[in-house]
Amino acid sequence: MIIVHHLENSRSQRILWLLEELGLEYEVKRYERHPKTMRAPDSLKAIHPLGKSPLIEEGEVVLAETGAIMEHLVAERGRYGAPESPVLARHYHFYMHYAEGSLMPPLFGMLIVNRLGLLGKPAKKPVMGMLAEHFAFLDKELEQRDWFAGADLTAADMMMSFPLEAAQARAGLDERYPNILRWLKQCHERPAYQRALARGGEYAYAG
Ligand SMILES: N[C@@H](CCC(=O)N[C@@H](CS)C(=O)NCC(=O)O)C(=O)O
Repeated sequence: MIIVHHLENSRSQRILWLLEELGLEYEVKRYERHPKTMRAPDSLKAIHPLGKSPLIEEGEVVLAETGAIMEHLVAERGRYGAPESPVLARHYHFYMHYAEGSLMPPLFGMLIVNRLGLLGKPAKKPVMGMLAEHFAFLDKELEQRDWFAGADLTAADMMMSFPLEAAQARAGLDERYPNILRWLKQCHERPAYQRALARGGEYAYAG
């Protein structure tokens, strides 16, 4: 049985979504953020030294990093991984890395800027500018394909869900980017996505 160490309102919602799409049985251990610092509780460090979520346990194995967990699950179950077409497979791998490697850093920057209030004000415009470049790129990408790696949902879409949901909630992703909003709607309409929401509890970003 897979155990998911799931922090409320966090990236780990994506793992629940993948597990629901795969139809796997799993147990959710929920953790709440510290109300002031928003950090994860120290109890997560007992599972993995970094104490971040998501983490999964499968027997003796503990896995961290959303992308690594997803690659492990799709490789084992043979679904939602890279499409056969080399072109689409390249899109798949790009987004599996881009979500955490390129899109999350400016979004995290935005979070810090907002938390700093007046002190963060000078950084707001440049960070918003960086994000606008990402959104324009992504909107063009989704003009050409239903999902990030082609006509079908893959783990790359699940990877991209958290940053784009967070962007919609707090970083200026709006109707200027209709293809991204259409894609978000498609994600949210998936029955597995809805089941994952019910399993995960508090999640402030699902539209
Ligand atoms: N790149 C990592 C990031 C993990 C991460 O930072 N998780 C956040 C949840 S959104 C966390 O646990 N934050 C609480 C903390 O750092 O105390 C991944 O995708 O798994």
